[in-house]
Amino acid sequence: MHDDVPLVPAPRHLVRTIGRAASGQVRLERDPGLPAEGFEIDTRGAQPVIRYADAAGATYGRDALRHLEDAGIAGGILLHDSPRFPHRGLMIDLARHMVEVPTLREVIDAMVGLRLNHLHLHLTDDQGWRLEIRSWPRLTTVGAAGGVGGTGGGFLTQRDYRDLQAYAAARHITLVPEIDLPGHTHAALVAYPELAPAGVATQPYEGMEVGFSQLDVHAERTYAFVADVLHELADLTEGPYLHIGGDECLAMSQEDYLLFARRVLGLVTATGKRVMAWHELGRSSDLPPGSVGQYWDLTTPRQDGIGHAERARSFLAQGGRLVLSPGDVAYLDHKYDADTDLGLTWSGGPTSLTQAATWEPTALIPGVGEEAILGVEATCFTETITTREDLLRMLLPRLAATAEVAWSTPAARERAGDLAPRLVGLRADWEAAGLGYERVPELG
Ligand code: TNX
Repeated sequence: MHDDVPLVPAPRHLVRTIGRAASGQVRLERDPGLPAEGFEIDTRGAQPVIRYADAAGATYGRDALRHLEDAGIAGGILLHDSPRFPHRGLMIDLARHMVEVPTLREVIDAMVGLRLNHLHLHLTDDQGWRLEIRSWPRLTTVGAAGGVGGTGGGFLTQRDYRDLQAYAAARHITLVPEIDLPGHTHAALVAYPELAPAGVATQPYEGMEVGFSQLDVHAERTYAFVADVLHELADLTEGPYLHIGGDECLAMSQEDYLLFARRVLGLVTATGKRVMAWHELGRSSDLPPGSVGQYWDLTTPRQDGIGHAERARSFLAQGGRLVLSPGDVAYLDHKYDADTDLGLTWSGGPTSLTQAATWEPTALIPGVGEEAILGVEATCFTETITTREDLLRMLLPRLAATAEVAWSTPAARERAGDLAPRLVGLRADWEAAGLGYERVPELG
């Protein structure tokens, strides 16, 4: 008998016995001794039992038992499961094209089925500013009008944000808001030209280039602006982190970048929140302890002058940890293959389901092992994505692959084998919920 069960993520420990599986009413028992978010399923007795650590574990255990029952597994099962990494995330870019609240709710529905627990919202970029900031209203009355190609305007009100946060929290998901600074800020500069180094009004940006915009780091009003934004953001945010971007500020000198970093890191600390940022912020030696760097370069760090691996390790040296989003396997805005009708390929080519499923977090950056890794996060930038349908088919089924890398141990993944045949239960759930997914070749 093949020892495995069709579950994604692959479970940590599994014992199968001959004989009849339990059936009928499930007995739920809280067991505070289990690891956070963990659960056990026991179908060897007369009645199925789920033991769970906390509310998340109870949800995950119920989903797993339902998938086992639907798959018609013969015999009894004893299954222990708990996550490898505490941070299992997805980033959605609302800035290049707005993603509306009902779609974000559907994304959250898909995430809970994959045991993902952080939704990172990329709320601002050159093409649009997508969160209402009451003290700087033109950010959304002016800065939210368009997106890439001039389409996809819109923004979240603070009320929308709070409602979405509550919807996510009820599904064990924490929101991580990102305001990208000091680059990726053209939309803010269109709204408030006095924040730009040249101080002159410019037109909205509808292209897809990166790296050209920046705040005036020598003007005090810039810090008043950032302080106001971070204050309102911290006030809205229940989770511990504010993500402040820090990436691809290519037109700024090192000296100016470090000056800005020092000031803004102090402003985040003053809100009582912790810092999350893209790994380039590791250029700074002023990171507060507990800061989280998000690594977005490739599974083999490039030697391109930015010093990706070194920037990432700088977070560890300063008492922080890393979330890994390698561009060639965790960027779900990439094409599946050369024929996909949308998506990017900047990381060196398309990203198939198999590629998304078969990388090992501890094998990426020399010097970055298990303890240094807080978690794994998929990203979905939206330069080429304009509709709910396109967003869902870029995410699914690949998001299941990222979720498994984040949750399952290497031994469990090895034992379970290929991901695609184990997606049966999730595919049925996606179909029942009307969440379209890409029919990639691996699905058969
Ligand atoms: C890289 S990830 C970016 C984004 C783009 C994305 C497209 C990162 C720090 N920057 O600005 O939207 O690639 O895949």
